[in-house]
Amino acid sequence: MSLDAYIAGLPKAELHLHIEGSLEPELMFELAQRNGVAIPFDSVEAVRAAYDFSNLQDFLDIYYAGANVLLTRRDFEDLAFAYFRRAAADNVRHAEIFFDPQTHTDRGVPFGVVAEGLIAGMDRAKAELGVTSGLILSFLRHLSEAEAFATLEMARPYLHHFVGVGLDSSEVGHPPSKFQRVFAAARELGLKLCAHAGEEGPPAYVHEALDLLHIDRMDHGNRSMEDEALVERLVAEQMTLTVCPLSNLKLCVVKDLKDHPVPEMLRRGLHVTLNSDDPAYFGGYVNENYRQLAAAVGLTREQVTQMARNSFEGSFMSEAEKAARV
Ligand code: ES4
Ligand code: ZN
Repeated sequence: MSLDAYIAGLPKAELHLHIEGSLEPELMFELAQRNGVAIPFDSVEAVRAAYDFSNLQDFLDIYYAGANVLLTRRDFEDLAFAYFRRAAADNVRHAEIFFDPQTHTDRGVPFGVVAEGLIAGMDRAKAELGVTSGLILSFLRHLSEAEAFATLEMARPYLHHFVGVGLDSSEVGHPPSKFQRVFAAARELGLKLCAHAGEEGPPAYVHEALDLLHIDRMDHGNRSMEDEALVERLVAEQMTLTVCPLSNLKLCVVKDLKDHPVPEMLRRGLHVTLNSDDPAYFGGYVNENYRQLAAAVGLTREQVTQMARNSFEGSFMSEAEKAARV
């Protein structure tokens, strides 16, 4: 069996997926029409042609603009279910998905519309596709601590639907320390904690995510490799890293997939998982991330198997649920 076929057949969990980043241009057009929202593109091809990024901020500007077409509960349900259908085709059996409530509440879309729509999509995914999922409320780090606290307050009626909180958006200039108190409050509410760290930001931000936020899982983590003591610490703590190869390529975190740090991360004993991040924008869902990385750096079947196993072990499922599935 070819490695690609082996990858396709492996059961996987996806732990780093922004649901707004799964909005395919076709659905963006459909929702724009349905909701009477103007978008600055003539065609699906024109949208795809605009997805040429030099860095994270370039991408974020387009990603937030794309989210403007999402207005109703049904929009969020359709968005979520479309992702789960695509993920199921990649044999993703469990997904823990980020959503950015502030992107929507700041446009006047009520928190409950977003949350209830996504939850409806997740319920359908379980019933119709057998894919289980969890929802992670992600704070936008370019906004203030006070706005993050206000968002956590809005989330209160829905808390039992969330498995954790995250921290995303523009990293440089917005260190984890800015959200230390919000994360402590989220932990008090019983939520798991994760944060994007070391995607564009320096190893010092990774240290802060560990020491000040006390994260349970790290999103990206690439630049940890610049700090030997940090790598040793992440190995010792068995920290799960949710790495996103095609995202790293499209956002110029790496120049070429051949330069991707995953082989070195695995050699060092880091608990690496592979994920798609914003697949509609970066050109591939989970299997494509495995395949393109494997082709570029020459992953073995054992390495691929290890990362798929890591994805279930690093999930926020209970130990009993994990034992039944790993
Ligand atoms: C993101 Cl790739 C990435 N990095 C940081 N924040 C994000 N939000 C959506 N995708
Ligand atoms: Zn991300």
